Parts: sequence; C-alpha cells; structure tokens
Amino acid sequence: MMEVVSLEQFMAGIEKRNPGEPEFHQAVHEVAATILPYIADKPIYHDMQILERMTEPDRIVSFRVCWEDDDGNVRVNRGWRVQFNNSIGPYKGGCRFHPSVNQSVLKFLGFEQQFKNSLTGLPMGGGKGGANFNPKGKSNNEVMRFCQSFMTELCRHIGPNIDVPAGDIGVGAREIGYMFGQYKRLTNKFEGVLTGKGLEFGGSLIRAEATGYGAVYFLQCMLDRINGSLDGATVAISGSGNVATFAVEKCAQLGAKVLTMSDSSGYIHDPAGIDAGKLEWIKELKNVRRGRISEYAEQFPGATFHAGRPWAVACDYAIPCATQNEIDEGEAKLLVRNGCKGISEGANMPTEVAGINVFQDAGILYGPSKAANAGGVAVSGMEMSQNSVRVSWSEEELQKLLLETMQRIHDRCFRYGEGKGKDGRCDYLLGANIGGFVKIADAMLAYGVQ
Ligand code: NDP
Ligand code: 2IT
Repeated sequence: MMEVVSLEQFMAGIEKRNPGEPEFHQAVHEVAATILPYIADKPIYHDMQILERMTEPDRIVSFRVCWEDDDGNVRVNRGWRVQFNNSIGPYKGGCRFHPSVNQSVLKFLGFEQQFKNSLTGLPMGGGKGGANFNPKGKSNNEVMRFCQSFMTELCRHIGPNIDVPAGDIGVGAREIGYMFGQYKRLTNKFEGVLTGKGLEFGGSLIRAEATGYGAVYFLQCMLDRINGSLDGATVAISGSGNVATFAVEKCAQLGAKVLTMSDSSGYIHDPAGIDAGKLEWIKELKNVRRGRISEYAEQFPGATFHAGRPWAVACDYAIPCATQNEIDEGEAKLLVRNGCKGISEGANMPTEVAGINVFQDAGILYGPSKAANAGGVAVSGMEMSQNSVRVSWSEEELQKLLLETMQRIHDRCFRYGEGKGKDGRCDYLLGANIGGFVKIADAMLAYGVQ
C-alpha cells in the first residue's frame, strides 16, 4: 500500500523535481488541492500513483528554431512540444508564440489541457507547444519563415493519430496556414495534423468563434441554474485577440453590454457598450491592420483608453480572455466590491490562487478555465472528426454541438461540485478538476504500470 500524502508533501515533491517553474507549480497545486481529498478513500489511485504520473509529462521536445529576418540577419529562437498525456486520445493542444514562453508556461498549459480535453468528452489527450518568438512588429514574410522553420523540426513529432497542435496566443489562422503548408510539403501528406485550419484546406466552421462563444455559454449555463441572465447585464472583458473578440460578439448577441477590451498596453472603456458594428471595426484592426486597442478610443467618441487592466470598471460579470495571472487578489476584491456576480475564464489560468479564493469566499459564480474555455478544443476535436471522414459539417450543426458540449461540461462540473462551495453552492473548480480527472485516471488504471 502506498502512503496517502498530504498536499504539502505532494507539492514539495513537485517543486523539487521541477525547479524554477512557478506557473507549473501553480497549476498542479490548484488541481492537487481538490484531487487529493477526492482520492483519499480510493486506494487504487494511490497504489497506482495516478496523480504522480499525471504530473509528469510523457515527454518534452525542445529544439532550435533558426530563421532569417528581412534584413538578412540570422535569428535563433527555442521551440517546444510538451506531450503530457495520451491516455484518452492523441496529444492535443495549442501552440503559443510569445516572448514570455518557457518550459514552465508550456508545462502548466499542457497539464491543464489534459483535464480540459477530458471534460469535452472527446477522445483527446493533452499537450501544448510553442516558442519564445515575438510575432509583434514582424513582417508576414518573417512570420512565414519562422513558422516553416518551427514546423521543419516539429513535423517529426506530430501526426493525426499522434499529436495534433492548434493555435493559442500569437498563433492564429495565418500561422496555422504556414505551418500546415510546410508539414504537407515535408511529409507529402495532406492530413488533419493541425486544427484551426483555413476552410479551403480542411478547417471547420466556427472554430474561430468556439472558445469565446463557449466561455459565454458556460457563464449562461451557470446563470440558468440560478435564474440569472446576461440580458441587460454589463460585462468586462480583457484581451482583444481571438478569444476576447468572440466573447464580446456572443455577449452582445445575448443582450449584454460589454464595457471593456484590452491588450498588453492597456484597456479601453466604452460606457455605451461594444456593439456588433464596433466589433467589426476591431476585427479589421486586429486581424488585418494588426493594430493596437488604444486606437478604439480615437475612433469611437465617449470611449477612453487607460493603462493597466480593466478590472476597476464596475460590471455584473467579468470574462478574462488575455493571459495567465491577469487577475490578482486586489483586483478580485475590487471586482467583488464593485458588484461583480460571476467570472467565466476564457484565458488559461487567468486568476491567481488568492484571487480564486476571493471569488469563492464571496460566493459568486466562478467558471474555471479548464471548463469555461473548452469550447475551442472541443470544436478542434470536431475538426479532427471531419478530417478523418473527409466531410464538412454545416454551421448550424456545429453551433448546436458547441452549445450542447458546453452544457454537458457544465453538467459534469456540477455533478462533482454540487453543494461543495460556500453555503452549499456549486464549487465549479472542484467539479472541473474531478470531472476531468476520473476518465484519464481510469484509462491509466486499465493500462497497468507504464
Ligand atoms: P491572441 O494572441 O489572439 O490574443 C491575445 C490577447 O491577449 C491580445 O489582446 C494580447 O495583447 C493579450 N495578451 C497576451 N499576453 C498578454 C500579457 N502578457 N499581458 C497583457 N495582455 C496580453 O490569443 P488568444 O485569444 O487565442 O488567447 C487568449 C487566451 O485564451 C490565452 O490564455 C489562451 O491560452 C487562451 N485560450 C485560447 C484558445 C484558442 O482557441 N485560441 C482556447 C482556449 C484558451 P497584445 O496584442 O498586446 O499581446
Ligand atoms: O488552450 C486551448 O485549449 C487552446 N489553445 C486550443 C487547443 C486546441 O487544440 O484547439
């Protein structure tokens, strides 16, 4: 019989084996704090060291990415693919290109991805990749050369039944196109090795919309249980990339007034609300001109631009959609004090641990990222299915599937989290962690010791 370890003992081991990786420690801590009590009376999981195995990636590949900039200078970046766990399907998860990318960030993202993918109910394992490349200010040709060099190494580690990367911060339709083209050229295979592809070459309708729409659907599911509604509510959103844009779109469609969006330079506050027309302008700004959100305040009278993050703006609901640790304890307190009644996390791990505690102690709705933003990877899973059988599903079918998937994820979180939160409310974080854990753990048990 293996000894049952305390959270402190478990985390001491994690920190010792993974020095200098604070984001990874944070993600594991959040999961272990809920899973260790859950498995306390289930000795099979201890005896088979399931949580210990789930916190150790199957493998990490790191490689040099060398490319030439427009002035002919040779540039060197580092790329990674963290293949975390393929117990319930091929490794699946996005690629991030951002100067802050390092092994700790990709390990936290790959670790979270296992649980998220499990929650979708689809056969996908967990992985994540990326590079410390900064796409900002780079020409199209520079981005193309970087993507081709990145894929030249990555292609030997991926495949439609092995590992299927997709987009994340700094990786959108343009980058996926360059990478898919290079994979096809190197392998002479046209196959579903990436998701988020263009519609002309095997992409799925609504993949671009899926994460943002899904995060709003998750909030709506939580609200439905308590007879709340987004109609007429005010919403603060951070980010102005893929996830944020479509979260704003869905909120506006459901009758909410979105007050804010942001980027790494600051946020805009529009008391009149960001409607569909203004959002079209933002899509053009971001996707075509690749401009900054501050330009919004110059374009639309009444809107203002401010340094920092948007959480001081009073709102009924907040949907963080930029990056990890973008809501700290003080900002969480500010949100609650200003009347915020619920959070749905579009970004991955956007709230610091102390901030989560504030939301939970206040008894407001808290939809954790691994459940709330799973709509994106769920539609990626649908893209994989369409590629396998060489068909394209209709937009209507996919919209219905996305909504049903988010409802199913919500219900699974509710099943495990019901009555476990403050004053008998649902603890969605605990529900998401346990709901994601069980399927992977039971698959691992079936495989024996490996
Ligand atoms: P994009 O690159 O499209 O947009 C990212 C946005 O967040 C930009 O506005 C960017 O501003 C801002 N941002 C990024 N890093 C920082 C930072 N360190 N500080 C402040 N702002 C920052 O990425 P996505 O919209 O795809 O991803 C956003 C979040 O959603 C990430 O956490 C990602 O992991 C998560 N996610 C994405 C999914 C997807 O399908 N794309 C699926 C599930 C989760 P700037 O332009 O100034 O850098
Ligand atoms: O964090 C995520 O879920 C993503 N970036 C999307 C992953 C995917 O494979 O679509």
